[in-house]
Amino acid sequence: MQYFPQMFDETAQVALLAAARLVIADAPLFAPTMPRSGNKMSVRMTNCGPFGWVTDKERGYRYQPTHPMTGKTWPPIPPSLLDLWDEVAGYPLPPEACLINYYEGQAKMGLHQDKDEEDFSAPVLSVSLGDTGLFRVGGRSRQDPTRKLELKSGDVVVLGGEDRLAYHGIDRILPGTSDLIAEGGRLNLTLRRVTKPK
Ligand code: MD3
Ligand code: FE
Repeated sequence: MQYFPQMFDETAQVALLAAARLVIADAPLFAPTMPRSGNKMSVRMTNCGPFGWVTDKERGYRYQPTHPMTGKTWPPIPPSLLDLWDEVAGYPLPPEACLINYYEGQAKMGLHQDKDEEDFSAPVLSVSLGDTGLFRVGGRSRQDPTRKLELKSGDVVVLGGEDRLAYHGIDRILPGTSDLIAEGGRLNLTLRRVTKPK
């Protein structure tokens, strides 16, 4: 795990937020539901890129090229994020999915592994915008000890190698810790490879 605190300054954060808002205008945030239980996740989501991560009660976790409500293909990944990937991912192929998570109020994300991708050799790259998130990361077993990290607006985290399959989650958001998003809350953008390279 590589942590780059304040990789984006205020000006760059404003630009990234504007890009995220354009994506959301075309591909609205949706409320994902868990497989089997059908319980709603507290985080709302959307995506950009050739693939997007979605989940619902019937079909479970998966990547697909279209938005679950509009049926349209996802908008493209903003160029600034493609540049960031080239700079810090250390992977020769471009990201295929950018998942955008929006946390407001009491939203959180339980401890989980990201393993819906075909290719774990590529890292996952995360950018945080808005209110601080209390991030928790452990090891490859759910029982491994975890440590906490405050992810602040402008921070970047790259999860590669051994850490690619580490358990992780967001315990909660600290409201009022950033002025970036007028409505409050936290946006997290994760860049991923989905398919296995041939
Ligand atoms: C550690 N998102 O979308 S980003 C997710 O802040 C997710 O929204 C969190 O977990 C969020 O799946 C955490 C940081 C992150 C992303 C991927 C990881 C940490 C990771 C993959 C492996 C280990
Ligand atoms: Fe995750």
